[in-house]
Amino acid sequence: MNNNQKRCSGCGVVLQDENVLQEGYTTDLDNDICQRCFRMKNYGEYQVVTKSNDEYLEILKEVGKTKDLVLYVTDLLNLEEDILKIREYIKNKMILVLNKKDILPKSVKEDKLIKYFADNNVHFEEIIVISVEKNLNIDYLLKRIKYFQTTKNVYVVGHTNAGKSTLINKLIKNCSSNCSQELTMSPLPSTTLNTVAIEINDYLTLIDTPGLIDSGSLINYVDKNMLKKINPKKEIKPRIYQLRKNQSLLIENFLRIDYTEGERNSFTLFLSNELKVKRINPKREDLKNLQKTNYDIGYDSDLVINGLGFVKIVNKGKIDIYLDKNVNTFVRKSLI
Ligand SMILES: Nc1nc2c(ncn2[C@@H]2O[C@H](COP(=O)(O)OP(=O)(O)OP(=O)(O)O)[C@@H](O)[C@H]2O)c(=O)[nH]1
Ligand SMILES: [Mg+2]
Repeated sequence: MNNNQKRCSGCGVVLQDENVLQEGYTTDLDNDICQRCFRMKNYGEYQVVTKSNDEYLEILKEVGKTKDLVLYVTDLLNLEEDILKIREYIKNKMILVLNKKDILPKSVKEDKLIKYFADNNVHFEEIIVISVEKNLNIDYLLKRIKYFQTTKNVYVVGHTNAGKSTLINKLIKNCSSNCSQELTMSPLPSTTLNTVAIEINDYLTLIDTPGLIDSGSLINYVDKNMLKKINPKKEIKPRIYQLRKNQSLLIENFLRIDYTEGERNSFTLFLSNELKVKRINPKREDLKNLQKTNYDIGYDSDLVINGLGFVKIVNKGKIDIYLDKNVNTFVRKSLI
């Protein structure tokens, strides 16, 4: 049995040199990172790990026992249906950090996004729109962290892939002169495996945490090539389709939308530019073998497909969608 408790500085897992098939393996315990992180960092070679959400909830509970400031990081393209529920678990002071602004069209204003959440009754100390990728509002976020922090420790939580580790790495780079640690980042879920504390300076330690896994996300049900396409790397160019009743759209080979009832309507797709979208004759059978869900859409709504993006629909009407039965979808008041 290996009692060495040295942890990987990339993902937080306990390092071990005994079983190559198990988490935390490294050839030499003098290494700082595990083999999985080494491969991700150096070769972009990804290895999926399946974590259970019980562990995540345990971590949240522990965070909830502290009085520390918490950053709740979320991906603007993949906002969770139950985003405000986090406040039920954690009563700590909390900043809601809306990340990946660079993915949304430039015409979408920060104020509008902030107002969308501020209109709810759920309290955050502040809501801040950022893009780690474009260094947008990172300095401002740091100022607000300093303003709201209650102790030296600040936790960074949120769903997997929201960009928590990427954000911490950016803060290390922007404001730490003596820290050379780099957390592992990847487009796959469950990159970070345990909490990792990073001392940014004498006044601030950021604590990275593993993200909540969304079993309802499309990213779990497509192959690696499609995963790359789904993950937008550039600003999304919204694609607008004017549809009449009984017209259909096909998105790659995983989603079909049939407009079944209503006036002429506008469907604007906010998803990766690399994905193929086409109109099809509704009489065709494409993807009708997948699970069908019917939605009654009100004025100015978004149909959200977890892991893919969303479709803004202007007028009311009825739609049928066909999609893998495991993928979660919902309708919300339009974000944009
Ligand atoms: N476009 C864009 N991508 C980002 C941004 N921030 C992070 N990403 C990407 O999002 C993906 C996930 O980033 P991570 O930092 O590994 O996410 P995480 O929240 O730590 O994920 P887990 O460790 O699995 O919980 C990576 O492919 C990042 O490059 C951003 O501001 N814009
Ligand atoms: Mg991470």
